[in-house]
Amino acid sequence: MRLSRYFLPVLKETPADAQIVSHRYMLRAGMIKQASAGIYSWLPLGYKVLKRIEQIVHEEQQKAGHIPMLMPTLQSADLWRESGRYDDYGQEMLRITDRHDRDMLYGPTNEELITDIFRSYVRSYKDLPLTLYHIQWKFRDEIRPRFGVMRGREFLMKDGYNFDLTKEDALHAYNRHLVSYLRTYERMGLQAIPMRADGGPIGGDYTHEFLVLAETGESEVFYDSEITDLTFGDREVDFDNVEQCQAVLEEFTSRYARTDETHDEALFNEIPEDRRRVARGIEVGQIFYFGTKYSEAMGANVQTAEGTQVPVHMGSHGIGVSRLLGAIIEASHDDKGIIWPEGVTPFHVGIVNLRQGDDETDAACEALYASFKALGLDPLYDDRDERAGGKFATMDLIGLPWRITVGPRGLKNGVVELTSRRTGESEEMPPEEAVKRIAAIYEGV
Ligand code: 5CA
Repeated sequence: MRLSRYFLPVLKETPADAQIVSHRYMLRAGMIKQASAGIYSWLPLGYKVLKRIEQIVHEEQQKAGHIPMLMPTLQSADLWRESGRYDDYGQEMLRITDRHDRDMLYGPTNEELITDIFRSYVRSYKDLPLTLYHIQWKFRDEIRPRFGVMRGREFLMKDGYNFDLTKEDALHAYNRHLVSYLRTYERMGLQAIPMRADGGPIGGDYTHEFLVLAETGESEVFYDSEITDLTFGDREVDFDNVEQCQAVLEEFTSRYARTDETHDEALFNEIPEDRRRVARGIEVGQIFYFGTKYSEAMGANVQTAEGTQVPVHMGSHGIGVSRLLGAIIEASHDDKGIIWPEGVTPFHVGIVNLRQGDDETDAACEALYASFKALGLDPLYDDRDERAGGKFATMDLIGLPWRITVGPRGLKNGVVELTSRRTGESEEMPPEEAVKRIAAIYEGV
């Protein structure tokens, strides 16, 4: 993309109403624009990151054997009356009446709709196990939407639902999700710690939230500091292997880590004092096992091998896709702007032309641009007729992890400058070498 042709409405001033750094930078970098309280338009740069995050979520879900689909945002109230949640959900639910006076709602989650789909088609244990998921907009009429996309009213969620014959099978699905979530967040450059939590309106007493530690997080968390040494890395996991998934779950959940809802002071005090941590975190996902709560209420039964009818065991699993942009920025920024991890960056590399209009500099930039394109990478070329300072400030603000600076002085010696956004370190090298370096960096991402 050429910046001169892009739509990147960068703001110079810090927006007064944005209280946390991720919200400020998302507004300043022209990623989002508030449409009304807790509802945002995704401008091109924000949309690009959102899509990158979605892509990682899709890939990791499908690696775990989960099947993508798409359910609508608007749902009929009738299904929610069947489960009993129509009244329970309270004012967070946005209720809508259509022209025929039918009660509708904008889905805050999809347990009812998916259970209805399941009971319409699945009859036999032979069709199990089954896990379906989608990435779809949700609406929760939060009393206090704040912090930009972090606590929105309209927000994008990956929500998945498993259907299993027995509790043991459903717990394997739970473990499988925990494992796949660990890898999902790490690919986004995040450490998200699974913590024992509370089921809330979804239900079930077996649930973990995934929390990214950040001072601006809305949740108070209590944990054993040893847990932050764990990384999933690039280990291979066979998601059908029950023992393997169980072992990973135990490794990542055996140490004390809880949100304030489930915190137990006596248990916490059993951890050696120097390892006890009280901090704040951003909830970027949650997994639930709730057994037959919805299947019993809605008559979602399957026939067993013995010919009896039993309600199917279920769980659900959510990732806050739009919230993740905020969480990643909270975890990765400096006073100049965002620092995108390579896994989610909107553009792989920025090219800054220091002397726009100078034939040799323009040609060198064009050649770099073409080389990256040919490699299937996505460069952002700042080809505007602007001062170098302004170009650098924009690149730093929007946070591309790598920048190549091209100017007549360097080109005389046959070099350009490659700069890491994270460390600020620059190195001079021939343009072809810079292309090679960038290509190698993104090979494993
Ligand atoms: N049905 C279950 C799992 S699919 C469910 O709805 N779980 S949830 O309520 O925990 O939501 C899943 C994730 O969505 C949360 O972990 C959080 O990251 C994100 N989320 C929830 N509410 C909001 C909100 N108001 N704004 C942005 N993200 C949110």
